[in-house]
Amino acid sequence: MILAGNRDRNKIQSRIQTRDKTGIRPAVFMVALMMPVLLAGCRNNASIQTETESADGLISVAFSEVGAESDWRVANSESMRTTFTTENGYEFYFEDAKGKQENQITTLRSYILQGVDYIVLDPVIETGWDEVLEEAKNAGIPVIVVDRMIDVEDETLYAAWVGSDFQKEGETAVEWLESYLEEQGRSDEEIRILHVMGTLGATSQIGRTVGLENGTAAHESWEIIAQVQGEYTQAKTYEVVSEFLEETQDIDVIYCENDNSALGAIQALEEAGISCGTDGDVIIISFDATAVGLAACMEGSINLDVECNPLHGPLVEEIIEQLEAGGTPSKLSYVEETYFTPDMLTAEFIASRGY
Ligand code: GZL
Repeated sequence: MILAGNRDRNKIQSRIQTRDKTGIRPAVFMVALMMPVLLAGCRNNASIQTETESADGLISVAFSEVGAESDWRVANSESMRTTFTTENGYEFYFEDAKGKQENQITTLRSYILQGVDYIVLDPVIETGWDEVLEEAKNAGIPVIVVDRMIDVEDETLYAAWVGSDFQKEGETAVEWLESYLEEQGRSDEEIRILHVMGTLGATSQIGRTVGLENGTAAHESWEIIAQVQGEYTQAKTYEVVSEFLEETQDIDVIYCENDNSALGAIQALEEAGISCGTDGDVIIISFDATAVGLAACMEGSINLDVECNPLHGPLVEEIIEQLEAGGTPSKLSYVEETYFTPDMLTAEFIASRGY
C-alpha cells in the first residue's frame, strides 16, 4: 500500500478541508488522521513516495482498463490518455487489467485508498462489481463506466455509462447479411454460420451474440453451426477456427465479434486454401472498424465491418465537467456508430479516422 510519505500533513489536512467543502472523500480524511500511526510503523518514512501527489488544482481521474487485447482497446486507452492530460487540468492514472476482473478490483481499491476524484471503469465482464463500487461510493468517489456495462443491484453505484448499443451492432450486421444474400439471389439458400464470440460475459459479446441469434431465429434457412470463443484476439481465433476447419469446411459466413478475430479467421481460411470476402466462398462479418479491420475490408477480405466507436474520452470529460459543476449527467450516453463495406473505403478515409 503506497502511503503519503514526506507529504506535509498540513497540506493533506488543508486539501481534505478544501474537499470537505465539496463534501466528498471521508476515506482520505480517515487515512490522514491515521497517518501518525501508519508512519510510526514505517521504517524509513522518507523512502515512502506517494503516488497520489497530485499538483493542486488538477482533477485526478483514475482509469481501470480491460487490457490491451485488441486494436480497439488500444484506441480506447489512447482516447482517455489524450483527453485527461495535465494541460487539460487532470492528473491521470491508468491500469491495464490484462483481462482479469481480480486485477481491476485490486486497482479500484488502490484508487479509492489514494482518494482520487473520479474513477473510470471499463469492466471486463458485467457481474461482480457491487462490493468494490460500494466502497467507492462510501469513499465519495464517483464512478463512470465506459464501453462494457455492469450488472449491479444498486444503480447509484455508478454516476454514468458511455458506450455502444452492441445488440444494435449485431442487428446492423444481420440486416446487412439479409440484403447481401438477397442481392446474391441466395435468400432461400441454406446459410451455415460459424460464430466467433468475444470475451464471454462482456457486454459487447452479449449484445452482438443476441443480435446474431435473434437474426438467425428469424431466418429459417440460416443456421449457426457452431459458436467458438475467439476472445477478441487474432491468435485465439486463428487457433479455434483452424481446429473447426479440420471438422468441416462447409461454411458460408464467419461472424467475428471484432476485427482481430476476423483477421485470425481469415488467416485460418487462407491456410486451409479457402477463399473469403467479396470474391470468396466465405462471407466475413466483423466489428470495431479499426484501421486494421477497415484495411482488410477495403481490400475485400472482410465483407462488412460494423463500427464500434472507442473514442470515449471526450464524452467522459463532459460527464466529469457536469459533475464538477454539481450537475447530474445522463445515466447512459451512446456513441455515434455506422458500418462499412469495401466500396465505401479509401486509404485516405481510413487514415483520417484516427483509430
Ligand atoms: C467493444 C469492446 C470490445 C471490442 C474488442 O466495446 O468491449 O472489446 O469490440 C475489445 O475489440 O477487445
